[in-house]
Amino acid sequence: MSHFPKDFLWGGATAANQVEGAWNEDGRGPALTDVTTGGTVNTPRLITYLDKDGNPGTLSRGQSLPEGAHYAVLDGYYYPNHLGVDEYHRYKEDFALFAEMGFKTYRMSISWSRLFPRGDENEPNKAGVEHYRKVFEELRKNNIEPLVTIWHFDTPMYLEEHYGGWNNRQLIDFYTKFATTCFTEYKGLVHYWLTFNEINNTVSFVQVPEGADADKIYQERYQQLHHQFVASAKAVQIGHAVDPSNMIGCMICGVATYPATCDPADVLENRHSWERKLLYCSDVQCRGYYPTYAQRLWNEHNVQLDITDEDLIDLANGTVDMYTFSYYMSNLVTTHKVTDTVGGNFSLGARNEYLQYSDWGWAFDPTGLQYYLETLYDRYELPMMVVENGLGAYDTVEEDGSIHDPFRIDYYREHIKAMDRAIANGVELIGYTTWGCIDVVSAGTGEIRKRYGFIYVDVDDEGNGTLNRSRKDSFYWYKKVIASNGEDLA
Ligand code: BGP
Repeated sequence: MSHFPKDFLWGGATAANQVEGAWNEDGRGPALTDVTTGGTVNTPRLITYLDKDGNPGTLSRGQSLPEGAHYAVLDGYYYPNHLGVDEYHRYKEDFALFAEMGFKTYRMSISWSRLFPRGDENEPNKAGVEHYRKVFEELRKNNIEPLVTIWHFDTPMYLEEHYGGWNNRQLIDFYTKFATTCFTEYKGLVHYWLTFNEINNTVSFVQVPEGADADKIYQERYQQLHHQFVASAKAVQIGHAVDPSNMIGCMICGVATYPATCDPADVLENRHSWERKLLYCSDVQCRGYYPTYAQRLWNEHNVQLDITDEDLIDLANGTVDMYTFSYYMSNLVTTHKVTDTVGGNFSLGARNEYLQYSDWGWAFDPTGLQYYLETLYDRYELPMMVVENGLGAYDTVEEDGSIHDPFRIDYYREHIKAMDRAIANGVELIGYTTWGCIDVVSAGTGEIRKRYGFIYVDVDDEGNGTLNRSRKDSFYWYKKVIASNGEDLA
């Protein structure tokens, strides 16, 4: 007997910038993803710009623009997010396929710059507002409950260029206006909301370039996060005031880690790594105040934060209703010299000899999901959702058009079993949305061929293809899983 509650929210997840395309239609303004090129597992995506004299240039992600330069779409580069998988025009077809699988929920995000093209306008772009209204109505027609991420890595480019992005306290007000528009316009259509996708990435994946001032980088990162915490807390308060039935969650990138050895120094380092990379953000968002170890983390890099008394009141009044997270893999933490490393975005570190790795270097670790769920439920005792989980892999289309993806089915089967065990052990898990239920543009590498979907999209890494949708074997399998409420995993 499976342990999933009878109203469990089975579904799938995407993000606007990775599926919609239509990057400059109906008044949408650009975001950083629109000047981000494609990459591969070994070649990073680049951000393109024109310098003050009009010469083209590129940046790595996380680097700032040179003085006087501005972001620009350049000839000779391909920008995969411009097309996505064209969901902006094909959402009806996609939702019908989700409904066919029996989805109870669909996690998606609202593109900020569709509603506020620059980000600092007083009134939203009507076409953008109406687009998402139609989208939510269509989901409801299909009996699918929307789960909406307000910010999924897509701050409007104008705010990045002209205000310095999240370094600037004014972003709190711009975000709050955007969130208020979402809550009021879609009142009654949407009840489940997430304020910031993988908010902890800002401090979890800091790479300090050779010769750069690490303290300066951390100072900025922690301050950006503080602004996002306050923005999130304000949004929670507004969301509750607009509709008390709204359930609003944090969203954490849940890369569980273990000490690589039983050396006590590794065990302690792993605990500190959990604090720095996983707990720092959710402690603030779930408890409403900074944890005791925060001062230690700030001291590591001489960080002095600008925190007002009013901010502290907002944090206390804006705690979230649920804890949601992405889970793909685990990593190891060690104080010892690492000789056998794994590459790939998010999974830099020592290789775990007990685990298998994907073609993109991500560890297959379903037990880690159970470990994570039980640990975090015990910490906050809030309802939980796994809002991203999945396997990016190469797919082959057979001559008859079928797509056999037993590796994907195996991945899901074992993670669903892990969730089932966690529920049996008392975790209040209310939903599961697999990442990239339809193939999407990879956030990390910009590839399409790193496919996650139950639904295949005929498009390649240069944007060639019919964009036609077809069902993989995993499509039929997930349909059975949902129909049996997690009982039939064969
Ligand atoms: C998470 C993001 C998603 C998604 C996923 C898979 O970090 O929230 O947007 O893309 O990771 O990562 P990737 O696309 O790099 O395979």
